[in-house]
Amino acid sequence: LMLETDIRHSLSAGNFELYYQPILALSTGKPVALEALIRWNHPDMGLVLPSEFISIAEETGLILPLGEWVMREACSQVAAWRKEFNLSIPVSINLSARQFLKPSLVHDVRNILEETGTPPSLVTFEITESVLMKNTSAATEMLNLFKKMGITISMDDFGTGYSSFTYLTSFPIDILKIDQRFIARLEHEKHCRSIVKTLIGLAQNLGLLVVAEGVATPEQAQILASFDCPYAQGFLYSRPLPAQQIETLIGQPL
Ligand code: G
Ligand code: G
Ligand code: NA
Ligand code: MN
Repeated sequence: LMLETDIRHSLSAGNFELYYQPILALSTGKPVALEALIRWNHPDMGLVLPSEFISIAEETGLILPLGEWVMREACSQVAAWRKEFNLSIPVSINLSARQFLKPSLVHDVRNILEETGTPPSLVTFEITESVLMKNTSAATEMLNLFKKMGITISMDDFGTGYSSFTYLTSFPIDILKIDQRFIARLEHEKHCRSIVKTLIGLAQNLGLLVVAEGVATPEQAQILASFDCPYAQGFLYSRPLPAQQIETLIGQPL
């Protein structure tokens, strides 16, 4: 209950912040997109990670105002980078189950894009399989609406849930993110290498982009490159960083 009150208060006090982690093209090492990851600058506890509060926000429904704040903040940032740095970089926003089921989600998204002047082509939604599975026909309908608006859809943490391959063809997704648990085991487990290699090939045959998540060592990157994995994200390249540090990393002031 205390955490709930804290979240509420911090939302109005402006104590939440978005960090951004670059997603890179493996062949060039250049950032091609950013994933927005929420951080809580708690007045007493300091920096609090989402693992400590996202599930409580989900249970209490606070994820709805919080998620709306994330979307508005990420879109405003994208629009600001375009204006100030002439830099058009796509941003991925994580959507949780409760947000995805909100009846007014499409309406909210439209409003936020319009109010912030953000091109939908610069917005990606990251959704996990478990979220899509809750109601597959409603999910398909929702994703189709987003696609029609020009938003990109990414399936997050693939390979850890039920991971039915039918999802890869039945949902209108553009990007497959291979869960970091697979990447962590690449160097030492032959079976894991087979799975990842096959997943990359399958995704590419289906016309999907592939991102390897949680790439933390040069050895992992080298194995992924040998599998022709196009994109990677992880601590090897960059931790999630505040917007200002991202600017010095990728921004080219006019
Ligand atoms: O940021 P970290 O690096 O600690 O993220 C941990 C988890 O929190 C991830 O599973 C991520 O999907 C989730 N998360 C981070 N930011 C957001 C957000 O803005 N919205 C939602 N729904 N989940 C988020
Ligand atoms: O949305 P998702 O569950 O994929 O959230 C990504 C999470 O993974 C965030 O918590 C982010 O900080 C974390 N992360 C990103 N790169 C790495 C990495 O190389 N190693 C580890 N352990 N975690 C990472
Ligand atoms: Na994600
Ligand atoms: Mn993920």
